[in-house]
Amino acid sequence: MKKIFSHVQTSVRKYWVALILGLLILGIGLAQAHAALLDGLFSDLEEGWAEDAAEKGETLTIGDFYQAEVPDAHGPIGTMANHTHNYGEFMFSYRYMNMFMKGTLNGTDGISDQNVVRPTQVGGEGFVVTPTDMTMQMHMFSGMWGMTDTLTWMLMVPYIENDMNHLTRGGGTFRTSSNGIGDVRLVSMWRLYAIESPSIGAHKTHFNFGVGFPTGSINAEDVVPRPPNQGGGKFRTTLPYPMQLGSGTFSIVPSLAYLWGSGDFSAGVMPKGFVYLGENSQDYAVGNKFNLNSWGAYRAADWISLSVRLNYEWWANYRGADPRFDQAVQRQLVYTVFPNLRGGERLDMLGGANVLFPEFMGYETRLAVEYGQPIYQNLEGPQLATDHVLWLGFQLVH
Ligand SMILES: [Cu+2]
Repeated sequence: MKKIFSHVQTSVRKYWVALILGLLILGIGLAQAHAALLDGLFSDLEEGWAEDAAEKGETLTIGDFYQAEVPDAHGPIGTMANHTHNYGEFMFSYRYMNMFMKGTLNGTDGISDQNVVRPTQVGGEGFVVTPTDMTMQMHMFSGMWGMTDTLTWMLMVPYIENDMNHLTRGGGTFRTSSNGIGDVRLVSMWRLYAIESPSIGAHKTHFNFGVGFPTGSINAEDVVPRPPNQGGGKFRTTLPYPMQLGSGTFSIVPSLAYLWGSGDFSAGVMPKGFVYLGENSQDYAVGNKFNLNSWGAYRAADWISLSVRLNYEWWANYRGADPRFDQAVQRQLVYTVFPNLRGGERLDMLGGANVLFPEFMGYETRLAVEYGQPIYQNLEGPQLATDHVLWLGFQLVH
């Protein structure tokens, strides 16, 4: 049964191009239907709002979703799909992320590296090796395109670099690395409504439907030391789950954005889900994830906005297990090969800035930065704890 399934997964991969084209064509049709549907749905509401505004001597603006010339038209740089574009607009963006993880948590309790590798008979966790820290760097290239005023497309292509340091029970240390392209994601972004008047401010919502493609490797390898009692030396092996670059499965990524703005202040709320479909060719699936972002921003000047963001994440354990880790699990080699030591939840607090440069020949350029740390994390451990995360970004809108 498993063999049949892995075959299906592999054969589906050959149809990516057809799948993407299909989504595009479907999108064009849906965008037309959707615009008509929303006209019907919101016209009564809009009339009501317009009357309220008229009574106060104000005019109601409808459908003004995006203005490239304000710094807080984009959410904090660590959030994705936080705005849509107008018809014909194009955006390129490059993001750099550096996430540093250090030390081991079980639940909310810290465990020292020495205790993770100490035998259980003397009160330790009994692992042969423990990760001591991990740096995950991501270079993410993305493009956005307003196909119509209702539908924006976004394509995200990540390049990932992972580095992990380890401590062995014998006191030795070693480092493993992996790098390569991650899972590519295509997102269709649907504008729901945007209304604005001086007394109520601006209220905008959009819905995103993303599809993740299994372009990232789940076969990353590196060289690790062989224990002295097995002859010593080094050998090449498949790296544990957190060092892999992709999920190996298709995924569905829906999210909703509610954006508010009034004068120099703006805010956003974005719930988002990641659902990994089926199992990959190594009989497992990455844990589903729920993510809730909320932020507030203050436009300190025409060219800069400052933001504070709360990022809550909850993610499940992996389903299934990679058979290549069976022996390592049996020998309790290292906790990163256990599919049931992957879940957890975390709340991060981040501060950031969006900087807008003067428009040049119709191009709006911006730089952004964001830095944050967890204020709460609870892990199905032992598992590596997040220490901090840094985002840098460059964006070009035309
Ligand atoms: Cu954009």
